[in-house]
Formats: sequence, C-alpha cells, structure tokens
Amino acid sequence: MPSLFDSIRFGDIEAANRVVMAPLTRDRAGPNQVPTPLMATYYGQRASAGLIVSEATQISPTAQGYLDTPGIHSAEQVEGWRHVCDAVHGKGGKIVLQLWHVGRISHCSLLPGGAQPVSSTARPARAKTFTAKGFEAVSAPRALDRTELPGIVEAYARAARNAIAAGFDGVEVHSANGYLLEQFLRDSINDRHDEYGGSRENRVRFPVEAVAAVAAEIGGGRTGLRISPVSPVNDAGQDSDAQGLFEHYIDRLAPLRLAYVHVIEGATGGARDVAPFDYEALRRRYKHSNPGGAWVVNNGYTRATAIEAVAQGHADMVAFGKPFIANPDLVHRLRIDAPLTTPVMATFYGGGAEGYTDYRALPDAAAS
Ligand code: 8OZ
Repeated sequence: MPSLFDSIRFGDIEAANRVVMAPLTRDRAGPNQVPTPLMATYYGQRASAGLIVSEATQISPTAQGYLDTPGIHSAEQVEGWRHVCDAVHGKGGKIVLQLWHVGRISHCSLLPGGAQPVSSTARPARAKTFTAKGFEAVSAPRALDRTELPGIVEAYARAARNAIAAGFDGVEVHSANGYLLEQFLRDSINDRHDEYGGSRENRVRFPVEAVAAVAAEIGGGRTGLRISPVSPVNDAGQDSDAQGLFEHYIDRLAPLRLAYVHVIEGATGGARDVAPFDYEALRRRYKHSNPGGAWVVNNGYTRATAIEAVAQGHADMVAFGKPFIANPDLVHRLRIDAPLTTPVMATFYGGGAEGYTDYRALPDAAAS
C-alpha cells in the first residue's frame, strides 16, 4: 500500500507527496481583489505540500461574498496569480485555483452597484459574512432566473481559462460549504419549481453544467471538485437524502474523468460525526468509474489518521487546513513526527504578514 509521503499521479497532475494544503480563506487580497506579492511569499513558503489548493477565489464580481478575497476575472488578477504560481513552481510545488461563487452568502456592500446576492432561492441564509464593517448578516438574495444560468456557467469556464493562463496546474470547483453550487444541490435550500429544482436529477443539473464547462475548457484531468455532503455550515441544513444526492452527483460527473474529488467529512472544521454518511461507498463509486482520479479527504486528520487512511486505501491524499497556516513545512514535520505550531485565530482573516508569512519552518526543513 502507498504511503502519505509517496508521489502520486491523478488526472494530468503529478504530486511529490499525498499531503494537500486545503483551501484557506485569508482575506488579504489587494485593491480590485488582486493577489499581492505577500500572497506569493505565503504560498511559496508552503510549496512542499504535494498539492496546494488556493484560497477560494471569485469567478466574477457578483460571485464575491467576503471582504478582500481574491478574484480570477480580470487581467490584473491573472497577473497577480502568475507571481503566486511562479513562487510555488520555483520550489517544485503544484497549485490549483479554487473557483468560487458564494451565491446567497454575500452582502450588498460587496457586490457591483450594491446589487442583491443571487441564489437558487430567495430565502436568506441565517449566516454572517465579513464586510468593511466587520461581521454582518448576509443580505437577502434573489432567485436566479433560469435564463441567467448559462452566463454563470460561462463565468466558471472563463475563470478556469484565466487560471490556466496564470500558470495554475488546474482548478478545484468549490461545490461545498453552502455556497452557490450547494444552494442548488440540497433540498434544504433549493426551493425551485423549474428544471433546476425538485428531484435530485434536477438539483444536480446546474452544478454538473458548471463543472462540465470547466472540464471542457481546461480538461477533466486538470479539474478537481470539493464537496461537503453533510456539513451544515452557512445555513446549508441537511439534504433529505445526502447519500443518494451525492452518489448521483458523482455518477453524473463520471464521464468528465475529474482529476480528483476532495471531500470534507462531517461539519467543516468541526465534528466529523455531525450526520451519518458513508464516505467509503462514495469513494468506491468514484474510483470504480474513474480509477485515474484521486480521492482526497479532509477534516481534522492527524499525522496518525492521515497515514492510516492512505495506507488502508481509504484515501489517495489527505488535506490539512489550519495546520498549514502555522506550519509552512508541514510535510517535513509530518515525515519526522515533529511537533506542530498552533495557529493564532486572531490573524486568520485580513491583515498583513503577521500570522501569515511569519510562521517559521524548522531549521532543518531544507533536508526534507
Ligand atoms: C472561512 C471564511 C470565509 C470563507 C469556505 C471559502 O468555508 C470558505 C470560507 C471559510 O469554503
């Protein structure tokens, strides 16, 4: 059986080890949501991860939901990301961009012309976002007309094209954590009566269209997907049949031969047993139809559980989030079983170098 520290090829991507840096929102983009040189330093410091998944990045101006998150829809943003990709590649790492549309998890003050957020539904989420005024309740959304959906699908494809132009090794479509694609997937949110709501066949329609457009643009072998089948974050509730829904979703995506599926097990950043779900059944289904793709797991893994998950074949790769904030040399530390630095929560979101690029690698990190 393979080890967490073995190289792996999945889709068209090759990684030096099976430790993934999970996407982490840090709210440090510059004016016009352009990635900064400090962000290039931060990602470059973490290039020994087998694969870095960038922080969630809005595909268009209307896809934004938090202050100072980066975009991938302008030439200036592509240029900023190019420095990030160069920093990671210069150290032999791999990095994909996470494509994000927040849907109803947004605030008018963050949207062009003070517009209302958009969603599958007009029902507001009981959730907060981070604006120029601090934490604020999200604004009430309007339900998208079906005639608007092709424009959003095109924005996903364009953003993927921009990501490749910036130098990314691929993209990860954010289909988790109660954002736009999950607002269509789950019957706890989606209350539509057209062909994008109702049955699970209808509810997966828009997310499948979005992922298919990305795969058509850059290749399925450079396209990953992140899901969180039972995470209740962002007022997502629980689907009445999460197992059936996500099995159907994975089946519909099988022809795309996605590079990987990245699953948050349980509540994002919280309890792993928040609701029953058979992840192993979903993994087998994905791998059966897509043996060249990787199954990436996430949420609260430790060195021991990550090593075991890969050794037992329950995962091809394991993603770590918060540990990567405070341990730029996480792979080395896991390899030698060194103690991990604890991240400081006060500097997770916004600010500058403090709590971002000032976490140190171990003195012997270069040896790994
Ligand atoms: C934390 C703060 C803001 C956004 C997610 C993109 O949960 C996020 C996010 C996390 O997927």
